[in-house]
Amino acid sequence: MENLRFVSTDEIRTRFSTAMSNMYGQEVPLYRDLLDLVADVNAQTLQATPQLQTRLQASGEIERLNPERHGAIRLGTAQELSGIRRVFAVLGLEPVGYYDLSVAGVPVHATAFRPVTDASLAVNPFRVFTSLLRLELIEDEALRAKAADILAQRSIFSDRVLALADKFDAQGGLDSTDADEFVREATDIFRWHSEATVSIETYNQLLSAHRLIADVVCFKGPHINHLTPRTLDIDAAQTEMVRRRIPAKESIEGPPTRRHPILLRQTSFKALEENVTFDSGTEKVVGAHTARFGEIEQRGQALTPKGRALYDQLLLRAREAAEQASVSYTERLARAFTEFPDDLAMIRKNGLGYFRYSLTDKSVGASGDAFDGTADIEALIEAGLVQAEPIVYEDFLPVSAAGIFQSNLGGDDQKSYQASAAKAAFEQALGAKVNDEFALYEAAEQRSLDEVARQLQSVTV
Ligand code: OOG
Ligand code: NI
Repeated sequence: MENLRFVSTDEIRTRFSTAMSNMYGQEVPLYRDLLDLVADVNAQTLQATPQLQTRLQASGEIERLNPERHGAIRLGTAQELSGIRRVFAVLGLEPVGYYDLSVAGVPVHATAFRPVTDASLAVNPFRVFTSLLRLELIEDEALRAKAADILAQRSIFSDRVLALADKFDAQGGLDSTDADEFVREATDIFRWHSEATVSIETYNQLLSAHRLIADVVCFKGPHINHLTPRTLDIDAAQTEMVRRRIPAKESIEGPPTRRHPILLRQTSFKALEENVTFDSGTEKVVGAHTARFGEIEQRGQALTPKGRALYDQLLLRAREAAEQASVSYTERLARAFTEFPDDLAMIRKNGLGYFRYSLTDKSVGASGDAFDGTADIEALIEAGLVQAEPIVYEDFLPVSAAGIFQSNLGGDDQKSYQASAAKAAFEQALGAKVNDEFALYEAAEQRSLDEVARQLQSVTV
């Protein structure tokens, strides 16, 4: 039974995401400008499109929109990853999906920690894209050993945060005072440290192996490297960034502009160059590091494996063609995606996206005869008795993530690695299996169908 002394994990997550957003706003003031921009764009979009407002109100999404954020962290060791899993469990976050970024020249693999139930997602869908450095991809053996050695010396968790995570496990929850202390301690893990733990020579060596390796290895902890508010119109947000002279990334990642958004579209402002102090034992040297930025996302419909395969295929076509083409990437992308239906009924009938089904107002007054028990869902939709709303995509996209990484690491050297997914090794480091994102969406869709069937039965009897 639920213990009333405890605050819910949803509540702890909301306190945490608020604390993180406040901390990052102080650390990176431009992030606050981004929040203002997104709030303005969202208000204008809702005003200009009353149907969207009505739809978001009906689905309850309007309430989660303002506090909605995702963040990203990069970890160095298996111990750090399994520790983070325990800390995030207190916030009601579970690992979902496996992302191999080595294919895109970034030596990490990753998962997304996020809530998994409909109810928790509705309260606050805060997520953290969490990468683990793959030291085995560093070719230089001596440098690899050195990086491992430096990482082995740091401890990113305070005794207190671990003790509170133990207490959460033992009691099955935390009371409000413990929750507040936990949030303070957990937020601290992701704070920025402007003092590197290494000399500038070591930093430069790691930087030349890959800029990301320096970012992970040379600091006291895994600083949050961006936080991302959700917009209702990313094209407007992109234009507005340029107008407000925020140094925007050149193009939006993900699918093109559509009437019915799918998956995820993202843009960002370029990472700041920040002063860092390096310690060479005898003296302190000031240098610079680029890693932290701000991002904006627009979320659309979650796709089935079939829809996702079509997305991947069309994206690849646009990207390959873009290399030698005279037309812009945006134009190529738009052309490629004319093959992806932009009509909800077509998406549904072709099994490309996930939907949440419910009875319409019309069904309330309808007599039992309207449901003869044999009617299938399409017939019920046709008759206006059942409606199908797209389920929101709650995850990330590996190609987009790679684009975000690349545009924010500074420098433009492209590395390539022997591409190799290593999901089993990742799960071993994590100490758990990652949830399958498709299974989660499918279950959400099925629950809605079961509920419709149950309600229909109560009408017919
Ligand atoms: C993570 C990049 C991935 C996204 O939104 O796709 C990401 C990173 O830069 O560490 O956050
Ligand atoms: Ni991101």
